[in-house]
Amino acid sequence: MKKISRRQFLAGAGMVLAANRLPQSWGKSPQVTLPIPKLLDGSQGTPIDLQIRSGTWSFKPGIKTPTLGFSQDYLGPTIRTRQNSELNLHYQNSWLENVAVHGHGLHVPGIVDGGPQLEIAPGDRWKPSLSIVQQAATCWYHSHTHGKTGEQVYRGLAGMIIIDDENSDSLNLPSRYGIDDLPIIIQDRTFDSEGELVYSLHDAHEDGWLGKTVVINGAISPVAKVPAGKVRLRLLNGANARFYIVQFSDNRTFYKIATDGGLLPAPVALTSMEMSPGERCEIIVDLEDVNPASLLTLFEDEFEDEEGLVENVLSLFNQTGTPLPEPSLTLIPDSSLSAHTEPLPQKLNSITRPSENEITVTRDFMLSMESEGGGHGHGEMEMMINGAVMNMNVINERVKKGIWERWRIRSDVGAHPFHVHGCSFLIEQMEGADTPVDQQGWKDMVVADDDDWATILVRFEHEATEKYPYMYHCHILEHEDLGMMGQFTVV
Ligand SMILES: [Cu+2]
Repeated sequence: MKKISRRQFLAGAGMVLAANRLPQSWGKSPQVTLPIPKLLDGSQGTPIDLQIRSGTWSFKPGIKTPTLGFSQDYLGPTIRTRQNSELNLHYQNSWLENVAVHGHGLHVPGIVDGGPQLEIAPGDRWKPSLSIVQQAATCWYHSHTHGKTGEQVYRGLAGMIIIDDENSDSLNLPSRYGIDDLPIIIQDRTFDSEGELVYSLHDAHEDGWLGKTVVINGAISPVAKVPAGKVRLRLLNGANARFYIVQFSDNRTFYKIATDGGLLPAPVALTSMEMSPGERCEIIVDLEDVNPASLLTLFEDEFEDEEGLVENVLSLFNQTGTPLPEPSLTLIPDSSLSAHTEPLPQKLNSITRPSENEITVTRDFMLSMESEGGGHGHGEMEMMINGAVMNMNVINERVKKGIWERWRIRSDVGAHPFHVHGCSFLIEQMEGADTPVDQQGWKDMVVADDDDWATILVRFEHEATEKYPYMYHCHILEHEDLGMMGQFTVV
């Protein structure tokens, strides 16, 4: 994918070590254990309290960083729910700013979707009741406050939602939370010498705010002891702006089993993949050979844009003799733990695509960035969709419920991860080419590039009114905050 600024991959010079560039004063620290957010069962309708609050969190042992979280210091608990159940969330805003919280990937009506119209003022509560009708998937919840999403997510306002269903129960996949089914929230953060988070929407690069250090569930290069068998990683790219190339340092094969909105029809064997901001990928990695597995999350923007980069990124390190960056996460198999060793099911899901005569409406979305006065900082850029900056008082599109539509999305410069609320969709084309097999599942993120159209097939099953419309937007959060977003109703 083409990034807006193309930096060169340089041999030796330390550029590729960026994945773990820390303030020098921090020194080297002992390895930390992967933090596993607390699991809360919402499947019985029991209200789940989520208190939006400030806290202090040690990204690095011994250094306290001011943060935000949901009922915890950084990030939020993992919420587990089921298809055909009611999920009751009780948000309480105990912080100083308004906060809206969106359920990303959830098929719920606009009035409980948590868009920017649904800001919770300091001291107030918001108690959405969500009817979960969709299939098993890994979703998430995060700040969606108008103009403040980037900063609030960066400081910690994000958490995971896991939906189960009868199909996922029956498949004999690793599903012991925190043991062989791990939530993996990938983000990058920049710290100053005191350990405080550095963020400025105004000073963001045109690619968005790119943190220097990768954090996984809020920890730097953590390790996780896992059973010596199949382990499922629910990867969430929770970064503000980074596209990562995800793979293991030994180039081992892993199996992608799910995209944003549910299980793939069958597992797809991969050695590397790209993940855009907002995207989720569930993968299975096999540790039966008892060798540790080191997960790399390379910064795609640090490589030259070229054909086959994602598949061949490790060979660039070999060719130039550049050492690999420190892993973002190391899985250490422990033979004393009971392991999942049964083979992966070959059929995971059935996905029915609409026929051409069912698709009755086509809409085009052009994402554009215009610089005012030739500046390169975000402060001087206008971010638009179809020539308009997001306006809370304008409904940009009106969609009919239950109708298949074809949406064509492209950008005038660079790659933008496009997200649509209230649905899952199927990708028909990316960059003018057929959808790769590992993207042929239900999605709510698609990358729009500048050389050809991405097309998706989408149908909405829930209502979103003028008062509580849905959003479509770029998931580079700085682009979103600066206006690359639109509103639509579904009636
Ligand atoms: Cu964008």
